[in-house]
Amino acid sequence: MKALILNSGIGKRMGALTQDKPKCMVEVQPSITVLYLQLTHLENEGIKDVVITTGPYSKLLESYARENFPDLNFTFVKNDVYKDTNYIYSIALAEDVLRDDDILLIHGDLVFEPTVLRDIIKAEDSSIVVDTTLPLPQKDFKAVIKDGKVAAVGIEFFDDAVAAQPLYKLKKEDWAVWLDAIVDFCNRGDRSVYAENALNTVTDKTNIYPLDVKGRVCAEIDNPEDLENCRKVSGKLLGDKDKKSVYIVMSTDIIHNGHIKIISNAAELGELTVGVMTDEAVSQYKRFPLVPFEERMKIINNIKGVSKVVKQDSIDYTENLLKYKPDIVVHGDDWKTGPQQNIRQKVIDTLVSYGGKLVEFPYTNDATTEALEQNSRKVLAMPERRRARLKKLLELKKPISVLEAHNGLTGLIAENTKVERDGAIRQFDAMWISSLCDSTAKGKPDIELVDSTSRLRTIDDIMEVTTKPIIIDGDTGGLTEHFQFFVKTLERIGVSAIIIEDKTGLKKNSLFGNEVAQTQDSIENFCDKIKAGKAGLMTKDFMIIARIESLILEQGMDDAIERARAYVDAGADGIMIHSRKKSPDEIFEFCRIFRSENKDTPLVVVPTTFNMVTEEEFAEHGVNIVIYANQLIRSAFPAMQKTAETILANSRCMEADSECCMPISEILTLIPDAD
Ligand code: SPV
Ligand code: MG
Repeated sequence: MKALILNSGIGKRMGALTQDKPKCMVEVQPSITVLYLQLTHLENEGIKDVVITTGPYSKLLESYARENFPDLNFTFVKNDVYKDTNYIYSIALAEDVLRDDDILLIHGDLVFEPTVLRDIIKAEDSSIVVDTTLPLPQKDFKAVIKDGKVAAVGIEFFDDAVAAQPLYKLKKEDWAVWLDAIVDFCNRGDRSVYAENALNTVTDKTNIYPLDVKGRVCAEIDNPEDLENCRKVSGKLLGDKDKKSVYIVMSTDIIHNGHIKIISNAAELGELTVGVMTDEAVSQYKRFPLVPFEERMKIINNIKGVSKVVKQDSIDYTENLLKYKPDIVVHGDDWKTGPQQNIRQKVIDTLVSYGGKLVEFPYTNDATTEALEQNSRKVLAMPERRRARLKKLLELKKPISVLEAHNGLTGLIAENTKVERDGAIRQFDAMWISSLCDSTAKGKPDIELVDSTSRLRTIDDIMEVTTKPIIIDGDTGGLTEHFQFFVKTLERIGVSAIIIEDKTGLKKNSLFGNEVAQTQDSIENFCDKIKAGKAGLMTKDFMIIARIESLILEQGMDDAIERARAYVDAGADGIMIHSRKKSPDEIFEFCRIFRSENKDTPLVVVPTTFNMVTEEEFAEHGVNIVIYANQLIRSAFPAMQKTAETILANSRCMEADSECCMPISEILTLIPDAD
């Protein structure tokens, strides 16, 4: 049996869709053309010989068919006068290759479910597809049935007629009769009529029967509206065996219309698996998810069109792509620019490595989506949400990366700065409100002179414009009674942790070490302070972290370890070990000893002097929190000083403007509008 596909038509009614390709190459779904569907089904049914009549863009059609279906034997017959003739003439041109065989005659713009083709191939007699469930179409083919047989096919018949589609199986003997009639018509100049006009003159000599598809899809695509309808049912057209595997990744916890749309688009392309990003992966490049991972898995699994959900551990798709090898990855087109560009490129490269492809749909970011996102940021900034998040992050990630902030502006930098590195997007996890920077920003020494009221003011400024968790530098904690009170306030307003150092009296900044007089508190006294602080807490979220100054004050490793044990026993939720050495050796040594006896209590470091150590190395030594305690103020000061000097040196600000300053247009948009 040979297939004959008629593709000489211009497809004028398809408008712009056929301006650079034949109608059969219009995509029903990205990368899935009408011809692709037809040839796939034919190949699956074991049909090897395919005759295609061509007209416009014949070369394009030929190479597309040969490239995509290398195992089929194609014969292409071009109708050069396709503009002035109908397919009756194209068939006549192909006469020689169509003789003496059973023929499957298919119009090039016909889409159908695979079972329709299977059934017509299996039919014992010559058959034409009809559908008795459809009303009679005004302008499309109908078949007149007399005594159970086809008596005529055309658009003009209404009596005894059923809706018909130009998909025929013609046994050799019936086809010979029709083909002769076709050739006769053409020889006498009737080249612009339907081939069915020729058939209708010989139906008394043929035995063609209707094959009722009873509502299954079998339809011609004549115009963009037909195409749109066809897209809605394209899932059916593929058939299970031919279904592509499709993969999308979801990191969102607010599912809106845009997501449903992209899921349904993706599901139309095939069997859809959704990679749900873990909380850890999401929090690495976006705001922290409000809905936890397990919940999100369940919700997404129940969305229509989703066949399966799997876990994706990272923003980098590579691992899952190599594991599941989806044919198609679907994404919104928003990641073509911005920090996700490289991740997209990596996806493309990985897909290319095994023959998959990326399909991008327009990204919907409408006002409602924006408002929902704004709202979730507000929720994240609420005291109880923000406070609890540090402990959650500690469970998810090692180490947590924390940046100093001393006002709203530096808070925004800690909140919003993102970079892409090695296929991952990196951002800070939390903020450190340093006593050094809070004091320095006010032009004051770091000696607990800036009182708690003022510190709370700074915290509030930062909280107003950010959502990330806050760790406050509590200096020595002051008097135990005052400390307890302060801790309660911090807990109530949504701070996640306080770090207090085991010094007493007039505290000075640790980086002075023993160059200035500093006194370390007794273990007993400091433990009492920790206990008092803990006793006043209302939640399990707030952490009191004990900071050991033994290495700063050169009291030795044994003292540091002894204190660590005592502070943990007193209830400390974490230990900060500080050093002002350039080498990290003593810090690493402390970590080694501490971790050998305590696996869980979070360890905090402030690598101001041992600045060569990366976060990854700290993690290897058991560190949980790395605080960059003063870099923003230290970089801002010289920049501002240079600007001041440049103005003075030039007695005008033009040079400072160009050398030192960001444009006014940028500073005006740096701060988001109030909503
Ligand atoms: C601070 O940032 O204020 C600190 C850390 O306490 S350090 O300055 O290194 O002592
Ligand atoms: Mg400090």
